[in-house]
Amino acid sequence: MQQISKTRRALTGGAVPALALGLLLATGPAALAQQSGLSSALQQERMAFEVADTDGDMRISPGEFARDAAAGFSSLDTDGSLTLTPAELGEHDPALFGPIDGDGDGALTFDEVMTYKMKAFEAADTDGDGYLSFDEMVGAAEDQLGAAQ
Ligand SMILES: [Ca+2]
Ligand SMILES: [Ca+2]
Ligand SMILES: [Ca+2]
Repeated sequence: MQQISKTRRALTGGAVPALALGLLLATGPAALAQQSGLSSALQQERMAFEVADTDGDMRISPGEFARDAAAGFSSLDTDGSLTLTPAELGEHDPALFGPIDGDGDGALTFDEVMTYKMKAFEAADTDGDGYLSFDEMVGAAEDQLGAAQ
């Protein structure tokens, strides 16, 4: 167990907030992770950004981000249990959601995901203005792609 938690801690370094950003953004995070070319990944990001930016001001507010994260959660939570099981997360690398799994029980609750997502939001907001610009989101996604390779 000790060994596992050490590994988890290692995974929470640097790149992981970006990984979590992609994990549950509304438009096909699994597809994003599977893109081999950055340009198609950028198109995915653009779509995800536009879906999340519900007021169209070209920046993602914490509220928009939370709503998008909740929608992403719901779309993955196929049995409506408010918990994502490894089976429901099947297309994702387990290493991606290990750090999100606060209590380490192998399933992700809504609270665990939202807590983690809002940390990811802060990590991605590199200029600290409280909003995510498209560039900030792409920057986080590029970290994600780099970490996945
Ligand atoms: Ca907005
Ligand atoms: Ca859990
Ligand atoms: Ca910002």
